Amino acid sequence: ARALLELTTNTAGPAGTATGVDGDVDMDSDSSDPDGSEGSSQLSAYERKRLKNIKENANFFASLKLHEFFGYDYLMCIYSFRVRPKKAEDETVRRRSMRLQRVDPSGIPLPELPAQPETVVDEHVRWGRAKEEISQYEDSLSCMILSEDAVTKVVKNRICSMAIHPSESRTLVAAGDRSGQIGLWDLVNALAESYHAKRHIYKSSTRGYISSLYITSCITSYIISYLYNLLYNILFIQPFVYRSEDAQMSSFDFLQDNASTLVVGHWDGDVAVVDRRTPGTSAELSASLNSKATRTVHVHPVNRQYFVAAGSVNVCIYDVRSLKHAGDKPVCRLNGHTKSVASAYFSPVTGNRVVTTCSDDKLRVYDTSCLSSTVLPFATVRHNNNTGRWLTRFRAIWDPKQEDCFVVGSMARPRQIEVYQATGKLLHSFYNIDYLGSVCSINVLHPTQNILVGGNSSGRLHVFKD
Ligand SMILES: *[C@@H]1O[C@H](CO)[C@@H](O)[C@H](O)[C@H]1NC(C)=O
Ligand SMILES: *[C@@H]1O[C@H](CO)[C@@H](O)[C@H](O)[C@H]1NC(C)=O
Ligand SMILES: CC(=O)N[C@H]1CO[C@H](CO)[C@@H](O)[C@@H]1O
Repeated sequence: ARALLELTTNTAGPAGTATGVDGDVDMDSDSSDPDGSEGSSQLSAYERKRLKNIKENANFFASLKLHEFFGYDYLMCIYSFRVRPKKAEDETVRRRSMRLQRVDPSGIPLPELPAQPETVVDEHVRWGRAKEEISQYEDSLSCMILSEDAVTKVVKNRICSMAIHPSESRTLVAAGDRSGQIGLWDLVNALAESYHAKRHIYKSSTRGYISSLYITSCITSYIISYLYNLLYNILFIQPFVYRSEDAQMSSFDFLQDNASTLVVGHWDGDVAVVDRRTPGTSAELSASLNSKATRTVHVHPVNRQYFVAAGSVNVCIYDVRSLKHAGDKPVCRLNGHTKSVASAYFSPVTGNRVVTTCSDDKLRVYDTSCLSSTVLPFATVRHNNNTGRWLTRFRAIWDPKQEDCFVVGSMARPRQIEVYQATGKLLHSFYNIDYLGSVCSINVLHPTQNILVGGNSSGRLHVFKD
């Protein structure tokens, strides 16, 4: 535990060295050399440095005994840098001007949203559990409480991604933030013993962010793997799976249970199919989805050739077998979004539903039990998504234990995390006036136990459990 905590101080040892070097290289390529042309002249010196770092890092990580935390499991994440300084600049300017507009008294006020019913449920689609089953589930939700010692800060910055270990004997949560940190929290031990001694943080870098995080249990050795996208980046540890020199990655998912191949979403709208077993770090296939962005990708739990991609304003289901290099035709379009979509996920057991979170202040649920070329939502929930500039956007996620219910953060006061049925009915709100005082944008649920973790935008985790 000590060794892990020391990592945050970023001083002694190979980790410190590595991060330092990375910072230098990163800064060079980021500020003055966006396309890497300048860097190529220094490649050999750079390469030498890089290889040295790889070795030192591998030794260092081995010495950390991370398997004590992961067992035979595997933590995988996307570690993404901003690599397009020009665009980033434009974005900043645009964002600033938007903000100015908002405070400018002469600016045109935002139009009032048309009055809408809280929930629109299509009566023709009947789907969901038997009443008793739902009420049993509701009971289990009511038993989940947040205690004072189940709140802790695990990372410095705003949480962008989270994962929970499927183990039932220990509760281990991983959270990735915007500054590139991953925090690991061993709750059972922490709650039983010293809280802080069992809080594990290690610092991967001060730059870049962790946009996607998984703990999988199907790989027989422990490895920490970074998917990253910067040409002159430093490897933190080997082996890594995939790197893309020109695109930032937003999310990934496994195409098989055994995690041999992955589908990776890129911020520029592409997706890549990556086979972990093939040597090298390039993708097996990369395809353009004709979208300005791919924010989330999620693989169908049963028919694993399908994945749903949340684009900039479009959500489509694709067949990975027919992905080509350009102009891919989706199997199915989930229509109705009018603004940027933050996420789209298949329901966990059957994949017969997809829930999306959209900036037009709506959560939509689609029937994907039979895939036709276009589908309209069968349930729409009005849901304030106005997280604004400083908070991570909401992403509604299904409860892996309850096929027809999903969980989403909320702007409502007192601060809460909401549970909805697929029909759009609000089933439960998790709140605690004493210990939950902030918006939890990112949430994760344990696959078998009654545990919900909400992460806020300053790196704090809140764990509701029974
Ligand atoms: C993983 O599963 C796929 C299909 O289910 C199979 O083709 C592949 O060989 C498996 N890989 C490993 C490493 O077991
Ligand atoms: C996150 O939660 C902590 C404690 O509950 C609070 O102090 C902090 O202000 C919250 N951060 C944000 C960004 O809301
Ligand atoms: C992330 C975010 O705040 N998105 C949008 C939420 O909805 C309002 C309109 O109600 C938009 O203006 C925000 O951009």
